[in-house]
Amino acid sequence: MAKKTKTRQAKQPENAKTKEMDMNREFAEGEFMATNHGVRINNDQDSLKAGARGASLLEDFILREKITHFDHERIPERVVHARGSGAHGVFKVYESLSNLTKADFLQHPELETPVFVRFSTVAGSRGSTDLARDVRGFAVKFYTREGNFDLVGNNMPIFFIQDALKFPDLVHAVKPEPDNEIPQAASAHDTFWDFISLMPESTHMVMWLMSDRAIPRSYRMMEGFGVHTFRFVNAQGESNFVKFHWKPLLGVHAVAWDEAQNISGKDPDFHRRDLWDAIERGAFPEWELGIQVVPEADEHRFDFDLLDPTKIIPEELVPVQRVGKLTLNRNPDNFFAETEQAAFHIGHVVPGIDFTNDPLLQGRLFSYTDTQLIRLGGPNFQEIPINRPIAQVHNNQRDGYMRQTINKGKSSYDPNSLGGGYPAQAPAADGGFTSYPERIDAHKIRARSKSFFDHFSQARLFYYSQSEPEKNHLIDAFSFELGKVKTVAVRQRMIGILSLVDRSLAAAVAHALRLPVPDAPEQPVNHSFPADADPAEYQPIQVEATLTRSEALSMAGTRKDTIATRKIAVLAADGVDDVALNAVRAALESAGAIVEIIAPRQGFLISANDVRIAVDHSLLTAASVLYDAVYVPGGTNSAATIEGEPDAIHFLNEAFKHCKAIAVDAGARQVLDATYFAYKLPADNAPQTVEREGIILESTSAELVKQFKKAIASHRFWDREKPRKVPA
Ligand code: HDD
Repeated sequence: MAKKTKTRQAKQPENAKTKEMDMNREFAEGEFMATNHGVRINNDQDSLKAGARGASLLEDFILREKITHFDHERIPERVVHARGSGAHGVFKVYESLSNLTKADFLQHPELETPVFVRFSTVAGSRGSTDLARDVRGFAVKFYTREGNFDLVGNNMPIFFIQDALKFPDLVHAVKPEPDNEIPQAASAHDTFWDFISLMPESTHMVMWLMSDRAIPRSYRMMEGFGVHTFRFVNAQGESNFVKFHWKPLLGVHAVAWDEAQNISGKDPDFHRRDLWDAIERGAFPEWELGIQVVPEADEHRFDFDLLDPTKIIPEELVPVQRVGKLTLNRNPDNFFAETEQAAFHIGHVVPGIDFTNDPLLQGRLFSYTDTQLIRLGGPNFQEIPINRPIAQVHNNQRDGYMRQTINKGKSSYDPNSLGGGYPAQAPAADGGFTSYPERIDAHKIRARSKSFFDHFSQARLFYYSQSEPEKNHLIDAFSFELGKVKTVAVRQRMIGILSLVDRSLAAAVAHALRLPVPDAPEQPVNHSFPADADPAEYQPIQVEATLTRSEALSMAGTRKDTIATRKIAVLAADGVDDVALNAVRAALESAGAIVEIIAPRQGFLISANDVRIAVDHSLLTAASVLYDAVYVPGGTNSAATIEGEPDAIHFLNEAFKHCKAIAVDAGARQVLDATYFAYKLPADNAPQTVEREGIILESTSAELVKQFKKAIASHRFWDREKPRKVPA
């Protein structure tokens, strides 16, 4: 008999959806191995043969079944957003939104709605690095009592194109080039910038893409946006326009570009691991749901069109109201079954939420089911556990590949009398979905509204709203990406576009590329127009901005008073001062940080007081780019060893280069003297402050902790980039 004691995995938070999925969970501990048909397997080591040396026999159903299943294990990856990570959680509204929407999950503050969230990059393949410069997907599936509502958004509030018809062109341009399939997960290549430089409507979005938002520190530290303007409809049938936001409670933070590239090599699963680890530790990621509401009567109040997905509604014009909280509290049991098979669809709405005529949104409504049909292999993908609603499903759809539901009864049509007329249509009062009866009176025409033709004023608003370091990063990112473009004419054309946003931005990028800023950009600026059109009719218009700065567009102001979940590396060796180390570690951990000891060798350290201290990583397996800050404790022997370790000095130099907080006990001062940035430090151990660029040198642990915590919470000391002298 196999061992029968079933030790279940650690208890994970449950909700209505995760319990509902129990019927599909398989747990092998204590069980015998069997074929897919339930026959117990006696030998899983050797195939059936005529004699020990063969030949193999076709009769071997165990071999055939195992190999066949293996041969069919792969499904197509998502055509975009292939690389991603998911988690379960719950959503709760703070107060009823019944004045705005009749959506059940937004009515009851006590109601916990299960969710599954998938974060992703866009351009790379399933196995590509998490740290690509890219937009991040932020897709949320709410399993509401009225059916699934999917908010399929991104970490940027706008999009590249205004019409879904251009989506395949955009994606072909950004994906690896078709002849040699290079580069992987990168927009820094000719075809992308060729397309972008011919499509000025993408200018606002590429400003966001070249900003640090495209290289987040963590999925947990990103904003999310529904992008399009949607509709809320209340029980009285009144409609308001609404934009959805997700605001992370940990603030919005990024890594440095050089760091991102390093992480891609040291730990390409960095974001995936970070999300997984945080949830395993119980540091549940949280976001507030924000809404911007615009009454129907105000539809034309703005100097941009609410239906144009390349525009934000600045928060200064319509404030974001925080109306609920999303908490991710459970990792999936199985990546493929849950995260990979999750099928999101912008068309999954519930009563109380409806669409607008945004032409990008309208095209998306077609694409998502269509793509699941090929990716998940047929029309029954909604029966896969992760996609199954918790609301009941009764309809007359039948059959198809892999049908799971066993529909009883004779009738599968409506109207019917043999089935008693069931399933019956639901009156609106019983939750039947009714589309908002928007009046449309128009000619059938392929065209773009003139109200969509201002491509630069919000790009400019974004640029002007950035802090100085953020502006520098934007310039560096454009210079890097266009520097990777081989066709000089494309670089030049893009500088022309940038000059229409801001001449100083264009000049800075042009300087790096040693190209001129043209007095007037190449004509026509916009190459996206119909064959019979007069190009002049399609050129961008310049709109006088009503707003020159929006605080909400900069990451600089986001939350800076916590070190929760920040990772701190301790560089130590035998002989370390364990009193100081333990005091600092305890203080940081009690503030929610994660402290890891990195030593020359794996295993353990022996402290100055002969105490064994477990080591988390050796200098070989750790890297500074995987941490937010570094601490070097004192202890004469430890400091001398660390000083003599080139990898440890490199660790500190790199942490300095990436503008991270560094704290060093007075007794380890010699380690700092061996770094490249020793020149930044005073000759003695005079107290340092956070303002002195985040290098903390204190003689007491208590003071060191105080300053260090402040410095870590500040995230980065971007001013250090200015000298740009540090080799690491
Ligand atoms: Fe899309 C996936 C977000 C425009 C067609 N999209 C996908 C995912 C996200 C977005 C987050 C991954 C969902 C997941 O984790 O499984 N997409 C957006 C946003 C857009 C957008 C915020 C603009 C506002 N998408 C867009 C357009 C089209 C598509 C215009 C086509 C006309 N998107 C798809 C798709 C994908 C997809 C091909 C690939 C995999 C999938 O749907 O399930 O249908």
